[in-house]
Amino acid sequence: MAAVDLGASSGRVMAGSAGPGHLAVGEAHRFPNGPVRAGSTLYWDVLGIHRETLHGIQAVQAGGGLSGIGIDSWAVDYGLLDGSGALLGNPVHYRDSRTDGVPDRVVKTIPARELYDVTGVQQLPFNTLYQLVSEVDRLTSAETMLLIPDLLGYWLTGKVGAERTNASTTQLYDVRARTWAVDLAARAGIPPRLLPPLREPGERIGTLLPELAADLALPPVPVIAVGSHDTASAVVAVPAEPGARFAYISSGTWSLVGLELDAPELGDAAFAANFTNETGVDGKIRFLRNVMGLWVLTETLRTWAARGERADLAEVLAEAAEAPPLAAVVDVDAPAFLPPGDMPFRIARACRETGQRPPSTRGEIVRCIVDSLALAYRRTVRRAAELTGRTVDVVHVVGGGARNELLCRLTADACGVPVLAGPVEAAALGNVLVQARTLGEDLPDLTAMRALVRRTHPPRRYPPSGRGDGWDAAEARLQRPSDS
Ligand code: LFR
Repeated sequence: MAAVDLGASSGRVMAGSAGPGHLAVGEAHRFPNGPVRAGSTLYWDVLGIHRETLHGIQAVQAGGGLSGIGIDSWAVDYGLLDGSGALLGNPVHYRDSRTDGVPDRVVKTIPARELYDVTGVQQLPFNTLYQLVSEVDRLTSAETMLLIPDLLGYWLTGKVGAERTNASTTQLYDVRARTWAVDLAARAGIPPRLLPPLREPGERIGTLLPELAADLALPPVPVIAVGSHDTASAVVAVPAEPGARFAYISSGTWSLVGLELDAPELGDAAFAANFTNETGVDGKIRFLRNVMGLWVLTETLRTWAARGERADLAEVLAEAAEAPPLAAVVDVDAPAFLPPGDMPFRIARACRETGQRPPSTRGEIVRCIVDSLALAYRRTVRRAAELTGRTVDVVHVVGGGARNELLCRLTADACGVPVLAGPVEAAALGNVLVQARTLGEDLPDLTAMRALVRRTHPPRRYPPSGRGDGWDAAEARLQRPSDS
C-alpha cells in the first residue's frame, strides 16, 4: 500500500504492508513541504504536493506491486472547486494572517459556547470555518470545498467527498449528529452546498483514473479513505495495551495532547479549557488540545540557519541536555508563537514579560523550548484527566517527537508517569492499518490494530526520574506578570 502522509514540514509516501503478525512501513519518497509566501499571502504549494505524491506512488509500485493508496495530512486547510471541478485559487496556509480578527467577528453572530456545543471544536484562529468566512465574497463562484487529502483524492479518482475525521476539525461539523452543521454554516455566510458528502475512514473513494494510471504506468488500484486527518491516523497506531489508562501525545509540528473517548465532552469546563472533540477512526472521540509543538524548535533552527549560524538538531539538543533545567519557561501556546518568524526573539520577549531572565546560549534557548513543551504536556494531560474524571497511568508519545530523548525524558518527569515513546511513523502506520482492513486483513477493531503495532513496533519506555519537583513552580512563573 502507498501511505501518503503529509506534514507541515515534509511529505512522505511510505510503502506499507500488513498481515498476520506483520506490519511495516518504509519510506519510498520524501519531499520538503512548507509555507510559500507570495505577495502578502502564505500558501501551500498544492500542485507540487500533488506531483510529489504521484512520484511517491510510482516509487511504491516500482518497489513491488501496489494494492491501495491512502492519504492523510494536516487538518483544516482546503481547496475550492468551481462547477466544472477546477481548482479556484491556491490553498492558503493555516498560518496565514487572513483570519486575524475573524473569530471575534463570527462569535458576535454565533456565540462561542453555541459553536462549541454543536461542533465540540477548540477555538483556533485557523479553523476552516474562520478561513472560509475570511474569503466569503469569493465563495459565490465556488461549488465545493475539499480538505487537502480529499482534494488530492479527487485528483486521483475524480470523486468528491469529505472524510469524516478531517471534516470534524473544520468547526462546521456537528459532532453529535455526525453530519455537517449546515445551519451553522449558513448563519456564518458559508453556502452549505460547499460541504461535500461525508465518507467514512475505510471507505473506498474510487479507483485511480484510467488516464492517470496509464500515464504513470500504475495499476488501477483503489484509493481508500483512511483517517485522513494525520492525528486520527496517528492515534490508531498508539500501541496502548487493552484497558490501559493512557493519554497520547502525537508529537510533530504540532503536539496533539489528549485522551480517547467514546463520546464527546462538551461541558462548560471543557469549553473554558478549549479542548477539542475531533472524531476518530471507528467512531472514537479525540479529546485533545493543540500544543504548539516542535514548530517552535524547528522555526528556531530555521532562524539560526538563515543567519548563517550552526543549526544542527542533534547538536543543539545535546547542548540543551547539559543546560540548567527549568531556568526559564514560556507558554508555547501563546498566539505570538503561531506565525513563522524569529522564535528566539519571541522567547526572550515572553521571558521578560513574565519577569524571567531570557536564555542566552543556544543550549539554554533549546532547553527553554523543550522544558516549556514538557510543561505544556503536563498541564494538558492533567487538564484532560480532570475534565473527564479519568486517571492517566501512562503517556504514549508518537510521531517525530518520540525520537527526541530529552523531550520524552522531561515529559515523563513533568507528568510523573512513564512515557512510552514510538512509533515515530504512527500516522503512516495508522493509514496502512485502515487500508489493510479495507483490503481484507483481519483487523476488526482498534484493539487488534494496536496489538499488531505493539508487537511489531514495541515502544521505548522512559520512567519518571522521581525529580518531579520544580514543575509547579515553573508553571506559576508563567502566570506572574512582569515586575518591570
Ligand atoms: C497536526 C494537525 C493538527 C491540526 C494542525 C493544523 O499535523 O493536523 O491536528 O490542528 O495540524 O491542521
